[in-house]
Amino acid sequence: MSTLPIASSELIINPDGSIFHLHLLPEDLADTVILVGDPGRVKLVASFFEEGSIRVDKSSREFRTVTGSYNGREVSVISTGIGTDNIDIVVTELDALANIDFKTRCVKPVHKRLTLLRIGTCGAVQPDIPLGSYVFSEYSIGFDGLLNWYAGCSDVVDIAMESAFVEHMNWPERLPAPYFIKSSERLIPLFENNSVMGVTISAPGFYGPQGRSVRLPLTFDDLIGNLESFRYGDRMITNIEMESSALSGLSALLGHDAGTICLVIANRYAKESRPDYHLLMKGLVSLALDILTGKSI
Ligand code: R1P
Ligand code: URA
Repeated sequence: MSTLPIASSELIINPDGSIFHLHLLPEDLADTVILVGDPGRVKLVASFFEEGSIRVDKSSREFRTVTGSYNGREVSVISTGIGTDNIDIVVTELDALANIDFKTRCVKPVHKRLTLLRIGTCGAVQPDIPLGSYVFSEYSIGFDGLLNWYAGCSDVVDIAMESAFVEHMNWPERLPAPYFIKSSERLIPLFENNSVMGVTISAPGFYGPQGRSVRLPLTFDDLIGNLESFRYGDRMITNIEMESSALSGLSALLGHDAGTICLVIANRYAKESRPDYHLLMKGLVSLALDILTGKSI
C-alpha cells in the first residue's frame, strides 16, 4: 500500500472537509453501515434508532446518511440510489472515510474493517421462493462488469463457477464478463437460519438486463428460464437485484465485511409482484438490526 498522499483530483474532499459525493466527515460514520437503495428507506431504518441517539443526518444527491444507535451500538444507514455505479462511489468513499487520513491524504497505518449490509428489494427467479421471502446473497453474480475494472478482481472471484455459468448461458461476447463473488464469511452464518441462502444476479438495469421486455425485444429470448435452470453442485440462482455484486466485490478487495439481504417483491417465474411491500420491509429491517447489533458480531 502506498504511503504517498493521494492527489486532490483522485480523492476529492469538499471545502468543509467532507468526502465529495456523500458529504460526510470521517467522524460521521459508524463501523456498522446499512446500505439501502431508496433514500426513503433511510427514514424507516432510522425510525428504529434509540430516541435522541441520532447524531448525523446529512443528504447529498441520492445519498442520505443517518447515524444513531440501536441496542446500544452505533449504526449508520446510507441510501445508495440504484445501480453498481453508485456502489463504486459509496464503497470507495466509505472506505476513504475509514482508512484515509483526510489531513495528510495518506492511507492510515492501521486498517479499519467496516461491516456493510445492504437491505434491498429483489425479484425471485425460482418458483418456490414466495413474495415476502428474505434472500441473503451467499454469492452474487455481477452482470454489470464493474469489478473487472479493478486489478486483483480475479483473486476474489470464483472462476470455476463463472466458467460454468458462461457456458450454460452461451454468454454473448458483446456483454460484460459476469463475475461471481462471495459475501463475507463473517456475515453468512448470521443469516443462515432466517433467510433463503441464495445466489443473486446484480443486473445493470431493471428492464432489459433483468429480462423484462416492455416494448423492445431482448438479447436473451428467455433470460429468466435460463437463469432458473442453472445448477452448480447444489447451488441455483435465486434472485435478481442491482447492487450486491459490486458491494461484495469492492468490499472483498478493500478488506470490509459485506453482504446483501433482500425482500422478494416480485416472482419472475410465477409472474407475480407485490408493489405494496413497505410494511414487509419493516420486518426485514428489524431482523437485520437485531442481527447486526447482537452479541455475535
Ligand atoms: C430497482 O427497483 C431497485 O430496487 C432494488 C434494486 O437493487 C434496485 O436498486 O433495490 P432497492 O430496493 O434497495 O433499491
Ligand atoms: N428490484 C429489482 O432489481 N428487480 C426486481 O424484480 C424487483 C426489485
